[in-house]
Amino acid sequence: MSVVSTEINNEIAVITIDNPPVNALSHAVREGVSRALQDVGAKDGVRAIILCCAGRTFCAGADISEFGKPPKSPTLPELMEQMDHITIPLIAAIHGTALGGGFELALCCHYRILEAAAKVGLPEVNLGLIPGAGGTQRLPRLIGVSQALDMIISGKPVSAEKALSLKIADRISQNTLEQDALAFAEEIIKDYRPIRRISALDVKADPIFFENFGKKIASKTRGFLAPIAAIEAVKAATTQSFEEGLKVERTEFIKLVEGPQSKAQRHLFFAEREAAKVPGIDKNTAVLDIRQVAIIGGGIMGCGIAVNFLNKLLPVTLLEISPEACETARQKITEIYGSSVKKGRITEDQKDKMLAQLTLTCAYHDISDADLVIEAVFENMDVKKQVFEKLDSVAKPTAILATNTSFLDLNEMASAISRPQNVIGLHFFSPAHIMPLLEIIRTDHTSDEVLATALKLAKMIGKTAVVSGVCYGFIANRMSSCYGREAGLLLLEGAGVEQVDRVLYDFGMPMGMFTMLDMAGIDIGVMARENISPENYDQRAFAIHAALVKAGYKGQKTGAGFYTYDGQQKTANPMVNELAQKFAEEFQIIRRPISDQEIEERCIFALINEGYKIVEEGIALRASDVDVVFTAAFGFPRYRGGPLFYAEQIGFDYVVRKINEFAKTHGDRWWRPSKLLINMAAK
Ligand code: 3H9
Repeated sequence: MSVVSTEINNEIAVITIDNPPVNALSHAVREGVSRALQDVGAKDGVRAIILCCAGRTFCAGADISEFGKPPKSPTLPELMEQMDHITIPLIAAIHGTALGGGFELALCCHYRILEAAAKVGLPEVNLGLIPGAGGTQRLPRLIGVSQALDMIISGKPVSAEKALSLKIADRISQNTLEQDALAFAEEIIKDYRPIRRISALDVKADPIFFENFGKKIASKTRGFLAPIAAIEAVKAATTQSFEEGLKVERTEFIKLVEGPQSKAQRHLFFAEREAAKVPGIDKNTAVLDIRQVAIIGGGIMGCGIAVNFLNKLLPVTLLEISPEACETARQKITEIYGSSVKKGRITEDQKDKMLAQLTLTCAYHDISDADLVIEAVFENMDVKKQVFEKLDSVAKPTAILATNTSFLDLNEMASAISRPQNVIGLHFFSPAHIMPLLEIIRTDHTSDEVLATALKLAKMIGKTAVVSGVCYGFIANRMSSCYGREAGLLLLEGAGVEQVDRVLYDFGMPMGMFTMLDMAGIDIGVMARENISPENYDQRAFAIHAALVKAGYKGQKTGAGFYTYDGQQKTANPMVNELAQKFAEEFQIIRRPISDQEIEERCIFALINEGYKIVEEGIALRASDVDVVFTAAFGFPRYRGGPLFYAEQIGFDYVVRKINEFAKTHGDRWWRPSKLLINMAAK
C-alpha cells in the first residue's frame, strides 16, 4: 500500500500521508508527496491542495533512522524546493504534532490550519541538529528572528493557540479538521486568495541581537554545538538571500549530522524508547487500573512523588505520622504548586484543581482503597519492612506496593510480606516532580502485570522509564557510588576540590561532584552509608565526608561543606585539604600532583566499567538503558550519549587498557575490568 494517496473533489486535491506510527518523512513518503504534487499540478481544474496526515499525528519530521545513511532523492530540501514553486494554493491541515521536517513541510505550504490540540515545533536541537529543510530560513521570515530562535533553540513545540498568535497558523479548526480544512480551501478559492510563499518574505535584524542571544543562552546550552549553528543559520536569513541562507543551513546541518554530538543524541532518542520495551511484556500483558494513589512519608521525596500524580489529577492520599507532619507536607506541596504558578507553568485554577486531589492522613486504614502505594520513608531496611508489613495488612489484595528505596535489597523487602508479586521499586530522583527518570526495580517475584502497569504509569506521568534488577544501588546509584568513590579517593591522593569539580564540569557534567554534594547535603550520603555494609563501598573515599559532617559542615545549608559560602562567593574549604592529608597518612596513601586527564578518566571510566558490569550481570537489560539512566538521572552530557556510548566513541580498547593500568596502581578491588567491556574491546 502506498504511503501517500490523493483524492480530488470539486477543485480541491487532498494529499494524505499515511506512514505509521508518526508519519516520519521517509524516502517513500518524500517520493510519494513529490509525485502526488506533480500529478495534481498536471491536472486541470485543481484550485487548492490540502496536505494532511492519517493516524495519530501530522509528520514527526525526517526519518531519524535514515540519518547516517546515503541520502536518497528526493531529499527533504529537494522536496521543499519543489513545493516552493507550486502555483496552486497549498494548505497544511495539522493534527497531533508537526515537528522538525514535518513543520518545515507545513512552512512550505501557503496556509496552515491547526486542530485546537495540535502543536508545531522544531525539536532538532534535541538530536544535536538544526532544522535542515528550510526551517532556519522560513520561520524567522514568518515570525521574526527572536521568536524563531526561541523555538529553534528550546526545541519546544508551541500550542495551536500560540501558533495562531504568532501567525504560524492561519486558522484553528474548532470541529473536524478535515471538514474545516475543506471549508478553508473553498474560501481561498472563492476569494481568489494569493499564494503566500514564506521564502519571498523579508527579515531583518540588528547583528548585535545575535551576539546578545548567544550570550543569553550560553550557560544553558554549554557544550552543545547545535544552538551555535542555529544562530549562524538564522543570522544568514537576515544578511543573505533566501537561497544563500539555505546553503548556510545545509552546511551547518551536514556538519552536525555527521558529527559525534548528533550521533550521541540520536542514540539517546532511540535508547529512551527502547528502554520502555521489556522482553515478555507487550500490549497483551494485563495492566491494572490505577485510580487512587497513596504515598507513605511526606518528606521532600514523598511530596515530590505525590505531585507527579496530582498533576494528572489522580487522587493522592499522603500518610504521615502526625497531624503536624501532615501539615508540613501539605505546605511543601502547596509551595511546589505556588512556584509553578509563579513561573507561568500552570494557572491558579489548575493549581487549585490539582491540590483538591490531595488528602492527608495519619491512619493506615485511609489508604486501603489505593491501587498503588509508594513508600518514601527513611532509608532503613527495618523501617521499610515495618511499613510493608502494615501495608500487607491494610492494602487491597490487588494493590501495587512500591518502594522508593535507592539502595536496599528489594527481594528481602518483598519476601517479608504475603504478596511479594505485588512489590516493585519505583525509584524517583530528587526533585521527584522534575527529574525525568523513573528507575523501575523488578524483584525476583514481581508479576508481569505489576511491571507492565509501572511502565504504563511512567509514560502517563511523563517519566523516562528504565527497568533494573535488584542489586546494591540498582543501576543509577550503583554507578554514581563508583563515580563518587573515585572523586573522594582523588582528594586523598592529592587533587583539590576545585580541580576535581572543574574537570568534571568541563567534561560536561552539570556541576562538579563536591559542588553537588554541598548542594544536596553531605549528611544525606553519610547517613545512608551508616546502613550500608562496608563491603559495598570504600570507606577511605568517604572519610572526609563523614569528618566534615561530624564537624557540622553539611554543605550549603550550614554555610560550609567542601566549600565555604559567602553570599554568591564559594571558596574551597581549607579543612578539606587538612582532612585529606590526615586520612592519606592514616590509609597510607602517597599524595602526588594529579593531572586533569587522570581525574576525568578515573571518574568517568569507573562509571563505564560499573555500567558494563551491570549489563553483564543482567541488572540492566541492555547497554543503552545504562546510558539513559545516567543522562536522565545525573546529567551526564547528552552530547556524549551516556557513559557506555561514550566508551565506544573513545575506543573500548583504550578504556580497558586504562582500567588495567588503574588496577595495577590502585588495586583491583574496584578496578577489575568488566568481562563484557573486555569482549567489546576484543571485537
Ligand atoms: C528533522 O526533521 C530534520 C529536518 O529538519 C531536516 C532533514 C533534512 N523518525 O516517541 P514515540 C518512532 S529531525 C523515525 O514513542 P509518542 C519512535 O522511535 C526530526 N522514527 O511516540 C517510536 O518507534 P518504536 C525532528 C521516529 O506518541 C515510534 O516512532 N523530529 C520518529 O510518545 C513512536 O514514537 C523529532 O525530533 C522520527 N522522526 O511521541 C520528533 N519519531 O515504536 C521526534 C518517532 O519502534 N519524535 N519515531 O519505539 C517525537 O518527538 C515523538 O515520537 C512524537 C510522538 C511526539 C512525535
